[in-house]
Amino acid sequence: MKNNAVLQVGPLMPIVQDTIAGDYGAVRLPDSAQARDEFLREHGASFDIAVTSGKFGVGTELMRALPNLRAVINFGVGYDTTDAAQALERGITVSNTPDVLNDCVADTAIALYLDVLRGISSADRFVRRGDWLNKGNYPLATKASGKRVGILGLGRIGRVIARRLEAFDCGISYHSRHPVTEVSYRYAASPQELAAGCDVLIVAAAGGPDSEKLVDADTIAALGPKGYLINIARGSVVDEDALVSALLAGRLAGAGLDVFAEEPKVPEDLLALDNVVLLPHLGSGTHETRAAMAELTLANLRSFVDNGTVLTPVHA
Ligand code: 8YV
Repeated sequence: MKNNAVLQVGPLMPIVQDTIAGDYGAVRLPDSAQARDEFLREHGASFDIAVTSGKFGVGTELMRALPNLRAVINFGVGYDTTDAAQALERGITVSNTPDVLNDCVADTAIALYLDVLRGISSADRFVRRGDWLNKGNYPLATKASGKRVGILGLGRIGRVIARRLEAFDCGISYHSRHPVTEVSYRYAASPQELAAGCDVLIVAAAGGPDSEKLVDADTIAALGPKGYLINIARGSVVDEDALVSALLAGRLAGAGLDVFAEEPKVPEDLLALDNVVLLPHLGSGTHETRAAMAELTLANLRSFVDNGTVLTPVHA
């Protein structure tokens, strides 16, 4: 008979914290490094399930400090903070919360797209500063409909973004690890080729070691001074230094960013740029979607406790 001792890693939504504490007696990993080390030395071997979020995850060291771990139940579709390779090697099940957030993250991508090209946030600041009254008309912006859009990562979220862009008469191309057979969008063989053939590049690829800096200086150069970059995926997928340099030098027309390399830090240089829209990683942040993510997280935990399997494993 297996135990089901549950460890909570990082803060979680109240409904998730309360349920795992009430129904499963979950214990919270201490926040401070010293208390954490002591706690893990003493109790690490007693946990077999960790419940966490994409923000924290169960990284390499923590996973090693949990020698009897059997499952990582992750709140969030992205699980790049969890050492998935070690989990696979040790036979540890990892679950995430796919699909339930596709709509909201895709909506965020479209909001950034329209905002950056039409200058919506910047125009709002213009009105609030009194510039409309004192300086006259707001400068002309860039048409958003009918643009050539490249989607990097045509997974669940990328496809929903593409569907929304069809309504804006956009020509869609994409790059993924493999061509996707069910769609008629044009496939580009590399991120650079994708960038060279589009006006707006939308990053929707999963984070993690395989996609680290997939959008590099060359890709940004291929997008060019009239190109725009939107990122709703992970900051790690873009070479942030190269992006900031290109924006500062006018080698890129603008960017819409919901994610950053070292959240919640945002590169200081970007704060002064009016052609950049900065969001605090809010892609899935609606009451409806977060409730659905919480529900799926708890359903995965319940399923693992009941029968040793999860509903949405990351390694199928
Ligand atoms: C969450 C996300 O905010 O699901 C993801 O991968 O990035 C967001 O929906 C995050 O994972 C919660 O920590």
